[in-house]
Amino acid sequence: MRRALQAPALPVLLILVFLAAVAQPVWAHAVLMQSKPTTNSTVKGPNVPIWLRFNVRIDGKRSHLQLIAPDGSTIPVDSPKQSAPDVLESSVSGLKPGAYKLQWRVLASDGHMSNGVVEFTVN
Ligand SMILES: [Cu+2]
Repeated sequence: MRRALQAPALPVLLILVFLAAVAQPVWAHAVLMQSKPTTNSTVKGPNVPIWLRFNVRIDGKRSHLQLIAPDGSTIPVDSPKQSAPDVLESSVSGLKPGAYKLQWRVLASDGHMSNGVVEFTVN
């Protein structure tokens, strides 16, 4: 009796595990994989190109970047362009030396927003 119940359970479990593994990249929120400037790096100012690559396709039109200056003020960043479905690109100019925080908020292919921060220094 026990055997008869267990027998179908294992294949079903394996299928669920397989589906979970396969589905993950499709359903994951956007996670930042690579950036320029890189986190905690020091870059040359005053003009700084911004390049962010995520783990999934993102909707550039519904994504937003802004920069927090060393004095805490917010510097708007031009609407990002997409050179690839998982990339956002923009640039900022006129940056003075100091510590900056690039805040990103993006809409991923699964319909969820996610956000994060890249801290870097301009010299
Ligand atoms: Cu999600």
